Amino acid sequence: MAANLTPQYLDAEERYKSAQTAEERLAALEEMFRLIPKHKASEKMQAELKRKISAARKDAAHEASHGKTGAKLDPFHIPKSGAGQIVLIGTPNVGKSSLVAAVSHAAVKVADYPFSTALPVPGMVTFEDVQIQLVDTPPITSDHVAAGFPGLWHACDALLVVVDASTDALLDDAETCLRHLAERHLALAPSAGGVGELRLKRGLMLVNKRDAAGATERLAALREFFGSRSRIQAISAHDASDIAGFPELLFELLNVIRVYAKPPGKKADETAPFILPAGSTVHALAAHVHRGMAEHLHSARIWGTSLFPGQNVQLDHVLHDKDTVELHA
Ligand SMILES: Nc1nc2c(ncn2[C@@H]2O[C@H](COP(=O)(O)OP(=O)(O)O)[C@@H](O)[C@H]2O)c(=O)[nH]1
Ligand SMILES: [Mg+2]
Repeated sequence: MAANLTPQYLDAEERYKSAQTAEERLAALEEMFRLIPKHKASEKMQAELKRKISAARKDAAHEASHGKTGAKLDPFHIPKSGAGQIVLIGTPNVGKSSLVAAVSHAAVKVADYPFSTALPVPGMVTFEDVQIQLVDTPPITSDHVAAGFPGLWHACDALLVVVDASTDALLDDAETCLRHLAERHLALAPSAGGVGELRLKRGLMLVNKRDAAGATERLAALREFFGSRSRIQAISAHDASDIAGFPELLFELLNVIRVYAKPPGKKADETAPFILPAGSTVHALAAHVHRGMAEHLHSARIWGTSLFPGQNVQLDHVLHDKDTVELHA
């Protein structure tokens, strides 16, 4: 690099990339500007930094006036991104970070010693044309859950309880996770909902390290004890074909559909699907596309799972994943 950037500059750049609030971004950018060598070769970069600093300053002022600075104080506040947010929960060393590292570019740390992950780290997982946010998290133990972590359990769209098939502690660890959830009135379920105080969270138990010796027997025992309380899925973060199928599992877990909106007489925008809860109707799509749209909607045509391509449907017609919809308002 012609500009001869110092390690201090690169550190500041790292902080800029991992910043969660505009204020953090601004601080890192100002530091980068202070540290960048001021000569001809770096003029372009200096100009670019100035532009970013001015944008970050505006964002920081906006955040401050909208009370968003609290987000900085709570590391377990992870802004949602993509089609949905899925959060991992597990005891130490079960392979949470390995799973996130295997399907995303998140800068997570995999280590064979416990407590190597201190704070949550989100990664983005690609499934076909959607992005899903998968959040690596610090471990929980039978008597410790990091302050703030349960807030993330409540806020996320789905939970993955990760247990480890290479150890006999698997049953106890599974119990520990479900107990901590239950203490916060949360239980895993195929779909979200509520029963009295209890909040059902979409989720399942992911049994990692199914490649390990003895894993098959332990998995059978786990199914016997927990099969009625949770869906159980085995995986190995070290197995390429298991990992190839993991994004689809995450997509299924979210229980959403992709719908492509098609303006009348034009081609559908196939690059950016609308993401809706499974079971959504044409009317719900219209409300999602534009608030005023739903009121004026009089008909719609669908290409996809209906009887024939371009079929006219009622506004209460239930959409399916990958439907293309032409809304007439
Ligand atoms: N055999 C096997 N080892 C795994 C698997 N996934 C992770 N590991 C190992 O388990 C250890 C802990 O992994 P890590 O991802 O740091 O666990 P975390 O503490 O839950 O985040 C590391 O030594 C990993 O290499 C797997 O699927 N099979
Ligand atoms: Mg970890």
